[in-house]
Amino acid sequence: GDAPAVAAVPQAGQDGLVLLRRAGRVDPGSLDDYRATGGYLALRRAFELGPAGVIREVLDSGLVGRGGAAFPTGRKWDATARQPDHPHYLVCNADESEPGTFKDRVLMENDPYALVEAMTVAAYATGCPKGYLYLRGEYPRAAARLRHAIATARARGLLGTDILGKGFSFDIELRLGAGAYLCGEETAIFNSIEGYRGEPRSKPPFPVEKGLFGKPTVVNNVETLVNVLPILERGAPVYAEAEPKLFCVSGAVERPGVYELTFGATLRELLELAGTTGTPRAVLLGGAAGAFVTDLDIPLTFEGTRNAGATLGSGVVLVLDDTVDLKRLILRIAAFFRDESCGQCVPCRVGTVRQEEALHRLSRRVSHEDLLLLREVGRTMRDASICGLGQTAWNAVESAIDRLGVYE
Ligand code: L3W
Ligand code: SF4
Repeated sequence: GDAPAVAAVPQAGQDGLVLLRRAGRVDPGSLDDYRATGGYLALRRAFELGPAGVIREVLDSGLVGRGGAAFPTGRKWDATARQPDHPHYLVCNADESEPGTFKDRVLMENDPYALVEAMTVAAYATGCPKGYLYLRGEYPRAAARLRHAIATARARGLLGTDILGKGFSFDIELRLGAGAYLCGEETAIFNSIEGYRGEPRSKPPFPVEKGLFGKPTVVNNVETLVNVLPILERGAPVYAEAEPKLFCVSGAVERPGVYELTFGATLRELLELAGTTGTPRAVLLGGAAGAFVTDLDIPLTFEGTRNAGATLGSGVVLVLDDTVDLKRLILRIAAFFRDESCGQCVPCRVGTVRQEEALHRLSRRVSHEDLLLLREVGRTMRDASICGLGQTAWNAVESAIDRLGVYE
């Protein structure tokens, strides 16, 4: 059906939400609802500020990428805007595939016009006449709502030529992924859009210099882009005082779903909101590419999780209680990486296979040799793989061994 996906938003309808402010409150198909709730104020403000002014606000806000790598968004925009080569392209990475991640889906299903507006602002700031929205193929409801939002915006002069009569032209093309985890890697997206296999390219050159079709390209995650709206509506200083972040809570909790908090809340505070079913045995932060933690007082910030030897990643908070078979879970994660490796580089192609084999042996009989082998393979994957998949394929396994003592 076309009912709002509020079940996945336990806070739906609460006052004070920023990114989830429309979830369950407006009809996601209605541009009038969107405009009646502040829609398109940010784009108007952007036109007042001019491209350089918008980039200044985004730089001042301190916004960093929400896909997992936390690169400063303003620096990316500034670098793209300065490139003399044209055209510039905008790509929205909506290929949400990290296991346990579903925040972008909730944003796109509940507030599709917000993404359309945010992409328009980003394109204006960085000088892009065309944007690609690369959406995970398994999100048919998001696809339908975005398609409708794009068509409606176009029909109402909010996309296409001379947007709002300001002389700026921009349009969005929706592209669907075909189910590969790796197609969320930014350069694999370029290959996929260009019609090649979705395999990563080596970086540098970074996309800001040579991206889609070899042209300067700004690539941002959905949540990153949507943050630009409150930055412009409120101004960078007010935004930065209470910076919103989405978390995808699943597993042993009473109310799983997407939660919006401001940076600084602890893992314990988030779990209190979601209602745990007893003391968690462990929490997987950051998804399959992330790490297991047991300390609930970790602040949920990029720095706080890094200091705790974990990662905020794309905001995955997977709660595990005592009933979970950790060895099986780790094997499942290892199988996932082996399966999703594109095989382009040796450390990852061979390493993900060796890792899974060693874990199978360890789940039958613990041996010192296999534990040593795992560490060596893991370090090699981390240091020598060319993309994030191989670089992170050992994280969860390592933390399970070192922190949870699964093979002791
Ligand atoms: C210009 C430079 N741009 C870096 C750009 C770069 C990219 C961004 C981050 O993702 C993460 C990992 C997991 N000049 C630049 C520059 N950039 N230096 O900044 O780059 P990078 O290379 O640090 O990371 P990445 O390869 O883009 C790795 C996470 O991704 N992950 C999975 C995520 C899955 C989802 C999802 O399903 N929604 O997000 C797996 O590894 O957290 O940190 O744009 O071009 N000098
Ligand atoms: Fe492919 Fe793995 Fe190399 Fe990434 S690290 S390019 S997924 S083989």
